[in-house]
Amino acid sequence: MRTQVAIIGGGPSGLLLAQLLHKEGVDTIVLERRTKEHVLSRIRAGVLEQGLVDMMRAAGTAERLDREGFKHDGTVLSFNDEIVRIDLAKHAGRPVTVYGQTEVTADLYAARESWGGETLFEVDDVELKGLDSDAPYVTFRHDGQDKRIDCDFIAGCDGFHGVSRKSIPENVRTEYEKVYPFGWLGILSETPPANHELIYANSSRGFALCSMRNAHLSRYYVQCELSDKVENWSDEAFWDELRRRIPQEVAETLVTGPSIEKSIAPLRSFVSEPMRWGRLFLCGDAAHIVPPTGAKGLNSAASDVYYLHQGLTRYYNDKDNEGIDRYSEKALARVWKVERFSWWMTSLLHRFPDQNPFDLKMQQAEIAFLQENEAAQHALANNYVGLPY
Ligand code: RFL
Ligand code: PHB
Repeated sequence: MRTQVAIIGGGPSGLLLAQLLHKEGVDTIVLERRTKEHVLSRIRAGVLEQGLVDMMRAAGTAERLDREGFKHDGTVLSFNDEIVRIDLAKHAGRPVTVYGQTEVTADLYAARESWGGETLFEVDDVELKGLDSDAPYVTFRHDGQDKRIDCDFIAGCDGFHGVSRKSIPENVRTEYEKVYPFGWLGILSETPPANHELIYANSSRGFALCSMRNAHLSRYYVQCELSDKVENWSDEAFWDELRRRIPQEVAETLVTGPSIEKSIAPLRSFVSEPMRWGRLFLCGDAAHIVPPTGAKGLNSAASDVYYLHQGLTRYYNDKDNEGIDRYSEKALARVWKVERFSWWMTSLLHRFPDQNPFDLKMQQAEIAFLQENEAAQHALANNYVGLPY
């Protein structure tokens, strides 16, 4: 097989890149380790920056997003019963859009299928070869056969546990990592959201988040211990804990019901540099992870896709190498700012096991400062809605 760009990973970054390249007449093959059903069953991000919404429009895949996505002009932080609303419209001049990652991915698969784009599911033993030559290729097993794709470039969009990052020699790669001493226990329930905007709550019992997918589907998280297990949490126990962490007036009107999904995610900050080696470009979680507190994982995958699709388009359409040559530098410049924001939000809103009374006072002072200082609200709002590309 031969294609111009072989894309490893059929998650949101791989599919969005494939769709944008298709619009520019660039040929791709997507290789995905799991089934489509499995990819679409993963409940993940829920908050989209305008940059990602704009790219979905450019890709011609925003029809349902424009119809069903909810624009949020504000977001709420709480510290026990004290509430700070960050006015996104006033401070940043644009909203965020609530629309699930699962839906983004489903829309991208539907578009790819509509024009017959090639996606191979359940591929195994993927290996990236000849990356430092002009003739890279990918080998893998599919349908019980050994296969090979020759290509011009490889886009490593295969997430944190994929093969792409590890295909860059260790002596070329520098990895930066911070692992947080807690996780998030999340549930999805067919109940109306606790509030019309998201609530990020720092309480004496730990962090909680009230989020949503639509008017009848809510997503909630509570900070938990890393060693905790989903089996330890009945729905009742979850709702009780959530109520104790969110402002009382919200807890009193919280509508509860059976969970339809329950999972625990660890929290990590991670960046691997560079994001390009030879003919391989890393995109999204393959190159960097943020803790979910700032809602930035999917959105920073999208900004990588923006820079990479621009670079590849210029390479193919204008015979100009500048975009691909500067890809790693441009993507990383934005990634590090997003890492900083996600780390700061995480530090501000969680209870840390080794936190002493002074550390707690610092969190309280930061919240108090945010409450009274417009410049601080402005900075938060502009990071939350998304830094420019
Ligand atoms: P993905 O989604 O992990 O997709 C990678 C795909 O590659 C496949 N794969 C391979 N395919 C072929 N060969 C191999 N060897 C392969 N190895 C892996 C995988 O099966 C998979 O299909 O990475 P991508 O596309 O870079 O997208 C990144 C996002 O998924 C991620 O950053 C976000 O979900 C993070 N995230 C959030 N981001 C936001 O922007 N806003 C949010 O509100 C938000 N909330 C969240 C989140 C992530 C969470 N979890 C569970 C980690 C909430 C949670 C709880
Ligand atoms: C979600 O709805 O899953 C969600 C929203 C905001 C975050 C993280 C996750 O910061």
